[in-house]
Amino acid sequence: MKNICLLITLLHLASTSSAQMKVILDTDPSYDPDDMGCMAMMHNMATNGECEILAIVNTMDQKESPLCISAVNFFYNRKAIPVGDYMGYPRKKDAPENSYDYHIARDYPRIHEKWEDINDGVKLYREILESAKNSSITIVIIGTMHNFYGLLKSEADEISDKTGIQLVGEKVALVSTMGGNFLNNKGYDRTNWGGSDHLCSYTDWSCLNEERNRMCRYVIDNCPAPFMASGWENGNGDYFNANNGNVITGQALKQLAEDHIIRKGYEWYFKYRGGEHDIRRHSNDQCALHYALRGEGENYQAFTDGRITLSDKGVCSWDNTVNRKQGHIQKKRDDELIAEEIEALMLGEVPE
Ligand SMILES: [Ca+2]
Repeated sequence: MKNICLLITLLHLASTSSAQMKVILDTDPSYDPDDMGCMAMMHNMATNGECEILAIVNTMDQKESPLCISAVNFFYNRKAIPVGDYMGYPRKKDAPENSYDYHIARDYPRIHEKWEDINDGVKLYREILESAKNSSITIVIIGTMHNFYGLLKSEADEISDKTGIQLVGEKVALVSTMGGNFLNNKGYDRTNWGGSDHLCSYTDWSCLNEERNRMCRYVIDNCPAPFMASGWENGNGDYFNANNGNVITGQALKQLAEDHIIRKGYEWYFKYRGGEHDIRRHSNDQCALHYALRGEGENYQAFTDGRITLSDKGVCSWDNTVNRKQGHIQKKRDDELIAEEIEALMLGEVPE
């Protein structure tokens, strides 16, 4: 597997002359382990020289979520990566035992000892964008829009004399997000963008969350940077009779050491959901990062230069007659082949 990973890396490096991408990851490690898979992938791609990780911020309302991020950075020997959290929740909760961040925060060393040591996510965004070159930053959002909404709403302050919208317009090359659903150009979001009225009978967490929906609609209507969505139909397209296939990864993590932080994250998730022997999971979050860092490649078709709309009921659509620099991706390759590439990127040596 190591040789295959190396070959893939060398082939990729040979085929690209673009400068290393500077990435901010906006995530919500808590219940679904695809965020852990995505962090593994990003750290390995940083080791391969494909990206530089500027910061990782959390949107989940659990105190252990940013501590879990700090532990992952520590594990991959990137202890200096700043970690941020959304500070606008009325109350931050303690993670329940059936969420993996509870265990990762309890069991693994990190720089940020307690939640109070974590940075304000919106301020962290502003600091990084203020000091960045124009159009140099890629933002990958695989949680909810809380931080990014806060950034767009932010006014000039001691960090920057620019508003959040000005900073994003000047400094951000691409926002790549996991959310929405564009299957047959009329899909229902399932959680990150606020879920949908239509899916209330499907699962509780898919049912419309008005705050998330409102924040996401503001982001879509006001984000001045190119904005690309990888909807539910890519990573986890087999739901509610959609029959669009799933990109399944995770089982190969069993090849890693038993105490490898990413493997343990998946195992903790499945320990409470059917047992830790089978740790295969959809790859929603990984698809958004995969596209952000490697582009369409053989895996995806990008529909760009249009306009996304999200209704207050959670219905997503895309219109190619108006160019708001927005778009979405669809799979153009077998699920198994995309999964193979993603899973190889989730494995990798921890750098010295
Ligand atoms: Ca996520």
